[in-house]
Amino acid sequence: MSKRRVTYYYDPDVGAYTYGFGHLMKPQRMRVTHELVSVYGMLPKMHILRAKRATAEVMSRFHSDEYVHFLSRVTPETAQELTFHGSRFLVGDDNPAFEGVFEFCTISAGGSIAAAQRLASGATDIAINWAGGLHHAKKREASGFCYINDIVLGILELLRWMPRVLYIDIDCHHGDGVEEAFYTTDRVMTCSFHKFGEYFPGTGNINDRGRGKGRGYAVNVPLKDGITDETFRSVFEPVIDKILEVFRPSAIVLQCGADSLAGDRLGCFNLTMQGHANCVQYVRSQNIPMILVGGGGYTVKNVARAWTYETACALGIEKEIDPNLPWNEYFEWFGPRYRLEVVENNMDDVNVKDGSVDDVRKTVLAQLSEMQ
Ligand code: ZL4
Ligand code: CA
Ligand code: ZN
Repeated sequence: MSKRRVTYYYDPDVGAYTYGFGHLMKPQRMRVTHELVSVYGMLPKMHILRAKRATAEVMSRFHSDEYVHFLSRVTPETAQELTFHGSRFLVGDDNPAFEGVFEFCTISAGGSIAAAQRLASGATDIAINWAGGLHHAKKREASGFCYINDIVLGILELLRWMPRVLYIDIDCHHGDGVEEAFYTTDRVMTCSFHKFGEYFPGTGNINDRGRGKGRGYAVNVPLKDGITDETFRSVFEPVIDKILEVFRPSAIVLQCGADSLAGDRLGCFNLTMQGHANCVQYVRSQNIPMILVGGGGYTVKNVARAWTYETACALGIEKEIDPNLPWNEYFEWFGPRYRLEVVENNMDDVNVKDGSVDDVRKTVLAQLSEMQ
């Protein structure tokens, strides 16, 4: 519970973007989170910064010039014609060319890059960018609501100054874009926990472990519906322990996708806010410089609850947080209990029911032991 220097990146414009009517991804969740962080009195306890927006040139450290150029020009009106002229950068209804899509990406990516610079400079112990975590974006293609991969750009920045970076992903979906970007290097270890089996994006098999020099440096923990706090913890903690032992990272990027919470509109896990936050607490307790980014999360009030609580965990003040929500601009959203909590539901934990979680834990730990 000791104190850490925390830097929190927030751009007040981010909450105004919308992916379009009926789309599940709602940038407004960052604004609701910020409101709760604010009414809980956390702002004076951190460095609050508005990051410089990422430029097209910086984005091209990972993405292709053609794709970044396309994104920087596309509008809802020109999407059709730009797409028909041979380019297929935005595929399907998941990734609409919404109004301001490029600006939104400059904010999300700018935050993660700034977080990486600040961490690498030694000016902070923990940097937070809830607008980041868009783990599906590919070098030349948008995927799964993600256009620019802020995580890859942040890790590339860290690699300028640090030998080894660990990436951990607790979003309900597989962190495919980040895994793919670093699949052949031994300087970045990626570890994703995700629902696997008839679920987007379909990758993240336990036997996908990296290639060439990167063999063993991609770790995949495939899970099934209904995982509870206790089950998740029973695999998260030993796997992370073993990774820290074999990889000894200089910095950790933790993607806190909140669609792994109970009651998410897209996710199928059964984690409470505490169970989700336990990952933040556990990683923080290792005393390694850390970046927290957002990611998925489609039941907005629960996303705001979890990321608010996790901001408190970063500060080490979670024990002092009043479970009854203070009055705030969105108060009526949090009824009928008006509490800072996400409770579990009565779905079956298939991972326990069919015993698969024990096999998964055993297999992943054996794979990691091979590396020693
Ligand atoms: C929607 O209602 O599985 C998008 C997406 C937009 C509104 C209007 C369009 C209606 C569900 C999802 C038709 C939409 C059909 N609207 C989308 C194979 C698919 C092809 C596209 O948390 N259709 C693709 C992506 C996943 C697929 C999950 C998770 C991101 C993250 C990090 C990305 N895509 C089938 C779906 C709706 C929509 C309703 C939707 N899309 C649910 N799951 C997907 O990991 C941020
Ligand atoms: Ca994941
Ligand atoms: Zn997700």
